[in-house]
Amino acid sequence: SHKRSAQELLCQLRNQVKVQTLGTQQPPFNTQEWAMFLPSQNLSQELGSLKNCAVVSSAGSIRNSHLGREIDSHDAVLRFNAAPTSKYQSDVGKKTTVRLTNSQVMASDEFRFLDSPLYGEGILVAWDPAPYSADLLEWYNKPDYPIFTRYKEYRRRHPSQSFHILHPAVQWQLWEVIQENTGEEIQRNPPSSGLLGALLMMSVCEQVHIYEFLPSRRQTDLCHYYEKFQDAACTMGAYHPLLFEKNLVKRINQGSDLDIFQLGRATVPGFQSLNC
Ligand code: NCC
Repeated sequence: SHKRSAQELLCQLRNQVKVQTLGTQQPPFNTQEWAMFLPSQNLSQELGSLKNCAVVSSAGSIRNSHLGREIDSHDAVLRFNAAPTSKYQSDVGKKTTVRLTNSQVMASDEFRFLDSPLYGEGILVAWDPAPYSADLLEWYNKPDYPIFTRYKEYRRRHPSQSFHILHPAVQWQLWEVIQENTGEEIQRNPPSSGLLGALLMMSVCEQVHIYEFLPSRRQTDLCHYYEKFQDAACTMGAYHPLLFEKNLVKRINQGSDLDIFQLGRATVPGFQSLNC
């Protein structure tokens, strides 16, 4: 079969994945109650158009990278889940413009989502591994984790912080693109937060640097830079089609292999920079 070029892949991503956050137009969110909670602007309106953006994976191999200053020099920085900056600034920077969190982090007591100051900086975006159909009502009645109750509770406690929910169609449209560009059948599990975050930034930024998603020479079994836990599956994937996601990013990378090796940095163009 025909193997798509980098340009074709980028255009496929741009055309097949509609990056959108929940608004109050579609049921069941078209109620007065939800109008009080959901932001009136969608995420891309809120962020506007940005030039250089950084996506910081939580991989253990970003330790000792000394990339903090470089990461902070971007116009916007996206981080994931419970990934901290304090104590790790010299490696991961301290700026947080967007934090993308999965619904497990929102729901489990362990992460203190409702009251930890970790989540208080920047714009929050949450997502839930909704059922494949991406039917909003079906999902609303039976999310993987209680994303809606936690979202409302967070908004009540932190009413001035911007907080979006990713439309579940995004993850499945992205899954389709991964599957269409992979030579084997992959499981119908959603892509990792990592690829979702990269895509989110590609939809609003001119250029995106993705750090330590494609492992550098610092590659290690250390799962996260902020924990002691070791498991190679964090980098290679178990539930998420992480290996296939990484192959995709490798194919659209416009930076050099040396940048990946030395810095763990991949460079991809934003959608607005493409001629499709
Ligand atoms: O681990 P996690 O992701 O929070 O990491 C964020 C993103 O960074 C990339 N990554 C991370 C570690 C590593 N060694 N290599 C990497 O490439 C991945 O792209 C990853 O998505 C998630 O995707 O939301 C995930 O969340 C965790 C977990 O829920 C949270 O960290 C909270 O502890 C999942 N782990 C478990 O469920 C046990 C993980 O599978 C994916």
